[in-house]
Amino acid sequence: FQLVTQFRQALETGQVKVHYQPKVALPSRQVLGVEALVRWRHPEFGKLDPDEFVPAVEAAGLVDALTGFVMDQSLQRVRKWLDRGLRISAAVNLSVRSLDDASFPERVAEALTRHGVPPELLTLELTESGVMADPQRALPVLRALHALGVVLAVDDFGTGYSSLAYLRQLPVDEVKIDKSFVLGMGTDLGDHAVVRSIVELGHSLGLTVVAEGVEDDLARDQLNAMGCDVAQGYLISRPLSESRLEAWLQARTTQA
Ligand code: G
Ligand code: G
Ligand code: MN
Ligand code: NA
Repeated sequence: FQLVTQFRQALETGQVKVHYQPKVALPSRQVLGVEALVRWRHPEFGKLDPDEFVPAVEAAGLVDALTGFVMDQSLQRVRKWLDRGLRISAAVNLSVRSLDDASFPERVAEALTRHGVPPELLTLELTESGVMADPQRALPVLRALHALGVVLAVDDFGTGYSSLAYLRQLPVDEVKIDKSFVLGMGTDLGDHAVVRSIVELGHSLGLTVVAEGVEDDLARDQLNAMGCDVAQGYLISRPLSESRLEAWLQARTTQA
């Protein structure tokens, strides 16, 4: 695949950039962290979204290079914020393939040390379908990551087959309710019920519950009423380039 042979070079030449979407506490709206979302500005094909190239990068066995790049960029940001007295975490999306790689936790530990970032300021997001496809296989790497003290999150929760009770057996700290339910919550009683039950069961298992796809005040108010911990979505901010994120944070942290 043509794209993939260009990918390593694209990383080096600055065509690949990390954008960041803020996550805020409910109800305080305090900025807790950002999710790193990769973008590729291809000289020929223009802006490529991850869905258009991450699967090919995974298939070509280049996902380590992608994850390493995104983790380095993100940890560099977190370190800069720490130097300014801000404790803001970064969440990096993992490919399920990284869970097959016994050396992955060591590389995460090395990156944290190299950037001087405490582990609790790094979140690693795994999709529900990825982890649940073969939980026994994922378990050793998940345990090693958890032992480092990084935060493990299950992304796109509610779309797979797994039950929250099953999650109890995995060393995860956070669930992210899939945006399809959050988007539908205001008009669809079924979606509303799904969101409410994920919040309740998540809390009963001691997990932090994050809602993604929060686009309007109604959704935020409903999530607040349910006791959901964290919100992410266009209502708070779209994913932003590094410089726009800095401007956004500046505006947030100077207004009291
Ligand atoms: O950013 P949205 O803009 O389009 O992201 C689409 C999908 O791409 C999401 O499911 C997200 O988890 C995935 N994604 C974004 N950045 C990365 C990345 O750095 N690595 C991996 N493996 N997936 C990513
Ligand atoms: O990693 P994950 O599958 O969760 O990727 C998040 C995706 O959701 C990204 O593509 C991001 O651009 C998108 N997204 C973030 N906030 C919103 C939102 O409020 N509404 C919608 N429709 N999409 C969102
Ligand atoms: Mn994600
Ligand atoms: Na998601």
